[in-house]
Amino acid sequence: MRQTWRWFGPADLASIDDIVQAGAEGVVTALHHVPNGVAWTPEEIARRRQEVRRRKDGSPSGIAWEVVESLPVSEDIKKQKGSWREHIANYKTSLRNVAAAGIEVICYNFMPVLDWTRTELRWALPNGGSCMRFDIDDFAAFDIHILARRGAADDYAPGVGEEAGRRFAAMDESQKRTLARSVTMGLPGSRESMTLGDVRAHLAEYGDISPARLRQHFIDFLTEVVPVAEDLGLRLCCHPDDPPFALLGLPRIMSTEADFRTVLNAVDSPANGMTLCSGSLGARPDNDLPGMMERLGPKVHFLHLRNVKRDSDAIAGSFFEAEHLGGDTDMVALIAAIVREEARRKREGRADAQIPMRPDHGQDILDDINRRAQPGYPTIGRLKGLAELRGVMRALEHPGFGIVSVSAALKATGA
Ligand code: DNO
Repeated sequence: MRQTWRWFGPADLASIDDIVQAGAEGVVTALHHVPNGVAWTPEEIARRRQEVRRRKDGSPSGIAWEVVESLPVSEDIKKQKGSWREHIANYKTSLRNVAAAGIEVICYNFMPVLDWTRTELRWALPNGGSCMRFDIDDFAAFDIHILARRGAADDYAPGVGEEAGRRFAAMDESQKRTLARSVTMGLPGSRESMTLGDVRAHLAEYGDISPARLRQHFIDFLTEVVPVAEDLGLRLCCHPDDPPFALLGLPRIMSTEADFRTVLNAVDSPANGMTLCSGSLGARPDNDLPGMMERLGPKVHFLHLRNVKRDSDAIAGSFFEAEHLGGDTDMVALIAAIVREEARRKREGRADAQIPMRPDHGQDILDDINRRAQPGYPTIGRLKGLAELRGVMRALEHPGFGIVSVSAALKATGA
């Protein structure tokens, strides 16, 4: 695996110097300031590359921009409305410009309106740290009582609506505002959040878009951009829905293994792949992460490794962001599946045998507690996550003791 680190640009509290000290081998970043739908220019891309190349004192950092996250797909493209054709043309231009800069992996998502969604950005942990949490009852309280979406109460499992009513009744005005702000936090990096009016207007636009129609829009988009990406030697990788179930009555179509299979098969190309995000997919008990890595492995172009702990086995349930080796996903089994996939690729002579991974999200601990970084992106919490993951990777990849050598040895002895 290639160890990478997400950086939000010069305003990020973690500097390039910090990333070098964390031992990351590459940087994941984007032109967060360019509005969705607008083409990324060679000049802007070159500027960001230079920023990654230098430490604070001007000396070479020794690391480079290796993965784009995200090249966002505009709402117009998702809805096939307004300027969607122009936006697709711009997307292709951005791909050409990114390829010319030597970057090959491009992450994006196809979630309507909201990207990742949580109800608490700093949920207190027993050890004094904090993490992000999604609580289905709080979310329903927002949906039914704060946003007051028509028919919202019918979208929840029995009991959730009642609990949401009790929670809402117990909230003061400032708690309601905090909840609304947490839910409507915009894309990380953009620093924008939406007003309730914005959310209602966006939801209205999706009134006539079923999941099947959104999936078709997605396949139409891929049919346009994947051949361009393939010609350029790029690997596109769609990030799953986070959380992986429908929210606010919006269609969500990239939540399960079957969802990914449909879209990867519809436009079958090495350039059409997935970002396997164990934290997003792991919020659903019916997503088997090591199995997904095993079965979809050849199309996994980027890895987000993190863990969540679910409160229950409900499909649309509450969870919090656990430590990287804690939580409900068996991280060792997942990393073992990744190491096996990399070994397979090596045998096949694939140039992309090493898959970029990044420690995704982290808990706020130690000095991060008061630093107020981008939610989910504290420096020390991620550093701890990377260190733990690296330990597992190093052990499983070890030429003498790792899983590939162990399975070869077992085969040789006929065991
Ligand atoms: C959250 C991230 C997502 C991800 C996008 C990719 O922390 O994992 O925002 O970057 O969904 O397009």
